[in-house]
Amino acid sequence: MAGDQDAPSPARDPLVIRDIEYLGPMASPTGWRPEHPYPEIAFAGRSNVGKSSLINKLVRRKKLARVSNTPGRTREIHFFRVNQDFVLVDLPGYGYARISRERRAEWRPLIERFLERSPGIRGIVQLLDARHDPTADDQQMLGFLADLGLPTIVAATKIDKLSRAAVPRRLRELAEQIGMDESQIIPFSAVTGDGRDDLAQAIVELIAQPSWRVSEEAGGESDEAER
Ligand SMILES: Nc1nc2c(ncn2[C@@H]2O[C@H](COP(=O)(O)OP(=O)(O)O)[C@@H](O)[C@H]2O)c(=O)[nH]1
Ligand SMILES: [Mg+2]
Repeated sequence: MAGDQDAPSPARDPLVIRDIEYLGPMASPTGWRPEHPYPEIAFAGRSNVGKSSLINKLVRRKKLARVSNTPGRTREIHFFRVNQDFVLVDLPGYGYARISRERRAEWRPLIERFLERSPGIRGIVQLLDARHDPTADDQQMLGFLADLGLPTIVAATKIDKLSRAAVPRRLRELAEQIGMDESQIIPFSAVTGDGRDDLAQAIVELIAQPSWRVSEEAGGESDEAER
């Protein structure tokens, strides 16, 4: 595939960030959300998993998404247009133990309605802390995504906190615990930048795919399609 371009490409960046625009928040299941013509990629994970840090690293901005030591506070969905390529959707963190049970349950209708109201959604980046076993909330979210049939990339965060030798072992365990193939899990560290380009590459590939909803509507293409 090399050679169509004259410019040399040392260590090619799969996702060069040219400009980013904040499009606004969706605050409630029936509330306002931005309309735009771009495919959407959403980011999900429990509070404190490192989602804001991963997003900032991915788009090479220090403070696009707010990194916080007081988890469980952002309960809105935030939309950012990245280049003319896609809209990055920052979903609220779920499952923070210290907030009330009612507020813990709020994420589900909001995230569900967002997904239903997002014809352009192409996939989700689901974050899991590489050090810990997936929580019940994580498993519920992954089950929900699997039911929807939404293409899902798993990012295993904070791998800098594991020893080199522990990383492959933890990836294998995680894959087994969530019933996915190891190749679908991208090890990531916002501290070292490990995994940034692999994640960027996976996202670029996802947005190049036709929407899974389009093929669902067209029907008959895959053996899964029925109705
Ligand atoms: N060591 C390490 N710490 C991280 C990493 N990513 C996030 N953190 C820390 O974890 C905490 C929560 O991060 P944040 O990005 O706000 O998580 P969010 O609640 O999921 O958005 C902060 O103290 C971050 O500095 C990482 O890759 N490595
Ligand atoms: Mg955050």
